[in-house]
Amino acid sequence: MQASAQAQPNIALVKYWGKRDRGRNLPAVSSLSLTLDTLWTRMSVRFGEQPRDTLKVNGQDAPGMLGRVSYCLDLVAGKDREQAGVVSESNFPIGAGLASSAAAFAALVVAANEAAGTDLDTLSLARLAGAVSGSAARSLYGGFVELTAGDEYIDVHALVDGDEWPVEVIVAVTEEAAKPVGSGDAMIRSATTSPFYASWLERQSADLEQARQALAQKDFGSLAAVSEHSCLKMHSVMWTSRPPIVYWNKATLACMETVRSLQAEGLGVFFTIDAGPQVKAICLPEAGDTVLTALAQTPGVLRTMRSGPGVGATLTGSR
Ligand code: 2P0
Repeated sequence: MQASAQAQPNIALVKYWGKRDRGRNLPAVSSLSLTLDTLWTRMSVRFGEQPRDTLKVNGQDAPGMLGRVSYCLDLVAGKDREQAGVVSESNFPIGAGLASSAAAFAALVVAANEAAGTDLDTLSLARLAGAVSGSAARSLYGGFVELTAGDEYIDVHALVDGDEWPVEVIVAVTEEAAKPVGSGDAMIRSATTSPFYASWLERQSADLEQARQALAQKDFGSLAAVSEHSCLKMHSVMWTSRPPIVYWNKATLACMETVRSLQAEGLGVFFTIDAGPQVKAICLPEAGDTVLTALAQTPGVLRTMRSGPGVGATLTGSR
């Protein structure tokens, strides 16, 4: 009746941006990501003993997020399920472009599956998590993960285990507050107003192929090139939406400049930025200390976090 699970956010290297079906939340494009390890969200679910669903996030009631949580519980346990008390804790900012919803819904489907005794497999849980938050499907798996977008459903699988290629990720936090426009609304605005959206869709399969090959060959330079390209293309689509969606701030640009300088010195590092102002620098392990120091000293950076590749969402307890 009660279970808890932990999941880590994932960082998209080849980005998901746009939906082919809003009702089922099917992504318009496939994507490729890296699951982290030191950032986490823990979710516990207890069914029964209460008249309605409740949600606490980091010790506070969170009625604004309850709708999506209840919807997710319905998907896993059925609409005739018992009402649930859900408690969530995270060690990183929420709704600020650090994939908090990915970690949250990945952990929630695993905990709910156990608490409800539904016994679904990992891919089924990934599809349900993805129906709530597209990127959450990827956090069911560890290491480098590919999500393939289909007309009826998604497929998700791990491409390369984190142990096989232990890159590091340095996250430069430039703003702790939640973002002004949620990514779901922003994607819809991009699809309906950006003149670049059609070409974004058209070129995604070539980017994915380059990233897959780069992973297979552990070619860091090629992975860096395609990841930065995918990131900048996605943000170009956002910038050319009407009204424009600009998640970056001054410090975001300063961090990109820092990464560019490190690259010019010959360090194995590249940047990516999601739907928020934070910069993630992916680097080879030997560059980790230098990248961390350089980003921490970049003007406007509030703090940094460091992570390696992590595992997929995991059940942590039940009774
Ligand atoms: C990604 N992002 O691939 C892209 C890159 C943000 C930028 O997936 O609408 O919260 O819930 O399916 O998963 C963030 O969006 O969006 C995201 P919904 P989600 O990681």
